[in-house]
Amino acid sequence: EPDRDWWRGAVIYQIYPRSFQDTNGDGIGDLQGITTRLPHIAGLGADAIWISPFFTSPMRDFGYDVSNYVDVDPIFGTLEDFDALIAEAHRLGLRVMIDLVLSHTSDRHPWFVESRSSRSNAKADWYVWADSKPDGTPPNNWLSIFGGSAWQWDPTRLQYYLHNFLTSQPDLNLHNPQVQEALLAVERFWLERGVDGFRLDTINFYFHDRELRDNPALVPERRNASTAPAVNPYNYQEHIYDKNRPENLEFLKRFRAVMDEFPAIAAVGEVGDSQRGLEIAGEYTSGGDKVHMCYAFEFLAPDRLTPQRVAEVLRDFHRAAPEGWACWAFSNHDVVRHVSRWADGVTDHDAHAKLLASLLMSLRGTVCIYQGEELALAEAELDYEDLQDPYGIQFWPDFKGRDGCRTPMVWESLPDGGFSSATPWLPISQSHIPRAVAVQEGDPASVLHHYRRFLAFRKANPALAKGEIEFVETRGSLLGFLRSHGNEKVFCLFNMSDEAATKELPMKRLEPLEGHGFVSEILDHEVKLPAWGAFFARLA
Ligand code: TEU
Ligand code: CA
Repeated sequence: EPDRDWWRGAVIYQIYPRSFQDTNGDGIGDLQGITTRLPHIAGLGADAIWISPFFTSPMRDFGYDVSNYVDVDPIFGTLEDFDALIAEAHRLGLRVMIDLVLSHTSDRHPWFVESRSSRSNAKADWYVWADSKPDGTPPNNWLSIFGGSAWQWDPTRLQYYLHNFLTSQPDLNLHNPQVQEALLAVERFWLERGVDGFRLDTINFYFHDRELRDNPALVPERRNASTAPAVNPYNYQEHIYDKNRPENLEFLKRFRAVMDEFPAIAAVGEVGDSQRGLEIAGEYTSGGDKVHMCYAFEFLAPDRLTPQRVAEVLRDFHRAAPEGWACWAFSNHDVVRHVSRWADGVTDHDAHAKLLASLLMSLRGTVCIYQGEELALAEAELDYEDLQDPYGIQFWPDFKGRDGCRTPMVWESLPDGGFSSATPWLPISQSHIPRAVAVQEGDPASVLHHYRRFLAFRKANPALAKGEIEFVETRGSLLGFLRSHGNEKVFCLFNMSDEAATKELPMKRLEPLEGHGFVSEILDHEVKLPAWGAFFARLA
């Protein structure tokens, strides 16, 4: 009997394929490279992998611009390489989730090539086309996340098309039932190929307002730089008409129905919205008939991570969706690596990284960890000349883009990190080399060993993966909560600070747990935590 609930409280390891492992000496990671490195991920104790897009693409947005949804880009390999990857992952007990980018395609996708060719072709309505205003300006005020108007003029159709991201990423028109059918066929193709689930890119951008109404200006109090850098005008608009449309719920139900024809499939949707992210994530994961989990940008934003903030985000999500399920991440391929983003005032890099890892893996929800996070890699410093990310190039130097978290993995203590024999597509940060997997492997006190140890601890204590959460302490630098699952109750306490802290034990009958890698001192009814310390105890 397949475990249909495997995703609840799972730990998903995110792979950015360009930067994981190169095997054919072109300086770019590939599917065979992933396959050879799967034992590293299985050895960590992760349950699943999420592979960022590897489909055919002109790579303007490094794979998030797909020109063929049902094939592998030659840079990454072939469909046979993907079959081999799945087989090896399954042999190692890892589930495979792929990243479907259904909101937009590349402008090189044959669907768009046809759609833009005339106003009367069979796919004329597959994208979002609109006439200009009488003065020639775009149909409305919608903005692209990557800068400028969300509308691009097409000189052949003499109309504008919508793009929420790059101009080379035209938005599909999901109001058109044929488009929905085509996307569900893509879903089915990969399910039949044996994938275990999906990460759904920009899931709340699938539909736009058919009346194309202007978005209102955002009132200053609500401005927040969590999904776009503050220099981006996108931050000054309230995005109610270009995304988050009610029609999406019906489409997600159709998408779910296809998943449910296969055993034990799960999907995690990415919700990009700096005002209502948690609410939308809650809506999409409630009812058991849409997606299984969503992740919002709350912990990917620059906002300082304080005990109060953690409790507030989890409570807000629970309030919005008592039956919904979140997926939390501190880092991914779009944001500054969290050990650097939250480095203010931190003197012990490794202790900070270990504490954050354990906090993340103790939260109620599913967890994504991003390649290199298990090594506590810092954000790489790049020069303008090294930049590859068009989003960074657009807003440099106010916003440095996303390349700093996308530099290659470091496996060996070699100048090329064991990543590639050729010049890599993004330079390897030399400061990363001493943190290579092979180096940390040999040091039981390393961050890598901590991730492995803590993942095992989490497995041994199901309350940490599946339990309810109740906050008991959020004062000063201390964060405490109780996770309960059936009769099992685990009290967790974290010291989110560079200084030692003491806390009176909030309940009697606490039996300290072992195996998580932290040391603390218990004196009478108090527990003393060192800087970045944590304490776990079972409530008898
Ligand atoms: O990201 C969606 C998204 O909201 C990001 O643009 C985010 O706001 C930004 O990267 C934060 O710095 C997804 C993918 O994760 C991203 O890599 C793609 O570029 C984007 O969709 C377009 O497909
Ligand atoms: Ca390669």
